[in-house]
Amino acid sequence: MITFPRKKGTQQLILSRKSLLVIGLSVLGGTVSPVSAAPITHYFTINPIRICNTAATTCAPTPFFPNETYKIYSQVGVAPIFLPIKQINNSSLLTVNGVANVSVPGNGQHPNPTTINAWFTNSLNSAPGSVLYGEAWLGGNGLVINGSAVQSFPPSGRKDTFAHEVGHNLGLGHSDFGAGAGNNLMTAGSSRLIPGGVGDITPDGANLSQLTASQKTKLLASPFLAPVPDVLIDTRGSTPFDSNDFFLVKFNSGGASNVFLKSLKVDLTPVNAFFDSTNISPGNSSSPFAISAADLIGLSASDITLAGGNAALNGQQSMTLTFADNAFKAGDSFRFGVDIDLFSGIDNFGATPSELIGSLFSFVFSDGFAVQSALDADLTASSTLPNGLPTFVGDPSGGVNVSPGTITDDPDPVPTNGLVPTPAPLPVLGVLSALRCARTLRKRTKIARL
Ligand SMILES: [Ca+2]
Ligand SMILES: [Ca+2]
Ligand SMILES: [Zn+2]
Repeated sequence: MITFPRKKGTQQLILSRKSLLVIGLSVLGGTVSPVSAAPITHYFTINPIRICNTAATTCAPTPFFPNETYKIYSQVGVAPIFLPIKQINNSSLLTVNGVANVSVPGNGQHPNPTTINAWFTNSLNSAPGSVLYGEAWLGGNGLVINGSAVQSFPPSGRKDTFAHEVGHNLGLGHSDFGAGAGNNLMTAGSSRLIPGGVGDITPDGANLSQLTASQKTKLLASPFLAPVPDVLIDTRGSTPFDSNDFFLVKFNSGGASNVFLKSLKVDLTPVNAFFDSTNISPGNSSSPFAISAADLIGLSASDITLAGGNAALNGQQSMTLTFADNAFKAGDSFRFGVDIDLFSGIDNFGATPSELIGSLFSFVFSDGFAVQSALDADLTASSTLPNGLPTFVGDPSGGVNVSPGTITDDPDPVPTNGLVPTPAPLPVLGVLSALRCARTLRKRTKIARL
């Protein structure tokens, strides 16, 4: 990154504007858009399966609380990605004993073995006086959520249940790897403190849903995780006008070895600017999109396509670059430039790097991982620093097979010991084991058995 002198007051003003923008977007979207402070290194995909009655007229709620789940896992640099909700119509599954009742072939499982299947039932059977909020295979693929109970938990839902059950799939138990305190995500439901929302989750507010260093180490070894490809955006110089090297796009590392970048979109809407690529209004003093031949590393200019070309780009607030298959991979980089004007100062000096803070860069990778990042105060953006929740294009594939109830590289024959409560004996299939996550509402004597 190359910096240049700016008046401090101007920089602060721009930062304030960016903050306001984030708030505005959050309100528009109706949800809080978490911005992780630390980079994400891994992601996993989730296949939510909503159970409806056979006539498909009534369905279980699907309270997976994506923003809370995202923030909880961001503390370990892991991003959950929610695929579109699937639906199965089977009245007999609206109320079940546990995950073993739904985790059978033909119930909407994703074909990719490392995409976590998450069933949402209307209710789960449990002992009188207790509520079973969820159940999950330990180290295996599959969890079930008591949709109604999690949704209606006062005041606004049991925000950590989904993340907790995922933690079991990732290999974490109720009392291993340092769990057990009320502020730990994996502590049993009977003694865990439940966050009321994003503001209660570590490192903020009540500092809940924590994961210990040992838990982090354990879950990062889970076969359900995939590495996040790391592409950096940087800037240099004082203006993109008349340049072919203002923006650096550098594929640092990460991702599966065969992952390449498929597209990169630059969106100037947040900074109220446009691409001035031809001498046609708006903006009569322009410079076209151009790639620096001297800065191409690992790919050629013909691998990079500007959608619509310079004529179509003129006056637009976003541009999309697409890349030839297998062209842009780890170790590769290039630079490009194009005139960018602020609507507030057309054909003036041009947008300076500071004036571009808040611009959005959207990456789509060949494995389907898709993420948006904002140009930050340090004048960089990165696929590892999401602005909002990462998404997925297409269907995940290619994951390794994971034996139910075990972890590939760490056979984990989990004894059911005291964790399995009454009333229904948990079906145990070979080494399969599941953890039930309940909370006693009335009879505290039940707690000890959960
Ligand atoms: Ca123009
Ligand atoms: Ca211009
Ligand atoms: Zn549990």
